[in-house]
Formats: sequence, C-alpha cells, structure tokens
Amino acid sequence: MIFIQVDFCDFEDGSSLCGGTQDQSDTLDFTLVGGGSVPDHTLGTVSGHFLTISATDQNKLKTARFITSTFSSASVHCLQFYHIKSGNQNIGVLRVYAQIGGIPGSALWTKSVAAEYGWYEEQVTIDTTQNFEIIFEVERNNGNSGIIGIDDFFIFDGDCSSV
Ligand SMILES: [Ca+2]
Ligand SMILES: [Ca+2]
Repeated sequence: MIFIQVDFCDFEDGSSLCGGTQDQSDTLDFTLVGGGSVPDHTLGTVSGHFLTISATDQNKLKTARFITSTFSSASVHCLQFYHIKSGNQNIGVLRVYAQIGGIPGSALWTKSVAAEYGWYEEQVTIDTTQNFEIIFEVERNNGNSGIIGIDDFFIFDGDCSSV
C-alpha cells in the first residue's frame, strides 16, 4: 500500500502555525518556541521551533487548544505527531481530538505527562468521511516545572496500521 501524505507541519513557518489557530475560548495559548534550551523534533537543535506549554505558577489549572486547518476526508486518515514532556510528574495531560462540524467529541488519544524527557512518536487514526480539524489540547495540572510540547505532525491517507 502506498501512503499519501496529506499534510505536514513542522512549525518552522513562524507565527502562521501551518494555517492552524490558537483556540480563543480556552484559558491559555501555546507558545511557539525556538532558540531556547530544548531542541525541537524537526531539526534536533534549539533553533528549531515547536509549540509548548510551560509549567509555571501562572499557568496552573489552565487549558490550551491548538486547532489545525481543515482537512477533507473521503475515508480514514492517520495523524502522526511528536510530543515532548519534561519535568514534574503532575505537569498535565495532552489530548488529541478530531473536530467534525465544529464539535470536538471525545478525545481520540490521551496521555498524562510523566517525568520523561525527549520526543515521542504517536499515531492516531481519524476515521471520518467528513471534513475535520485536529485539536491538540494541553490541560495544565499542579506541576511546577517542565514543559509539554508538540512538533512535526503529519496527516496520511489510510489507517495507522499501514503507515
Ligand atoms: Ca488558547
Ligand atoms: Ca519544528
């Protein structure tokens, strides 16, 4: 089977965020970082860019959502993305939704962030025949150190078992 890459975002395009938007109805925005102390996934250097939420006192118990541009779908798709987490066990939760008709529905993928470091690859199958957006959501918890970040998301035609 041949996989067709429908979209790819590495956040190296600056503030345009690959056509995605920061949700304005939540309580926090992601920060586009680059040139800091943490290497991104795309370039593996600190000059690369990714979206992140830091654990600081101001950010506690807040939620940030990043909404991608809209993708048309005739059948199943696979979302592949990379996330990084560091610091406190209790920093927060990362979730992925497929928003259809403006409704996010239930999370398709959830991970509580543990005290790990480095980039992790994940795959989530998006099974719809309607237009959709992907939502990446971080719900901050009481942790007071570390980051949750995302980088390099791909949308492929086909289910994830075949990517
Ligand atoms: Ca927001
Ligand atoms: Ca990047």
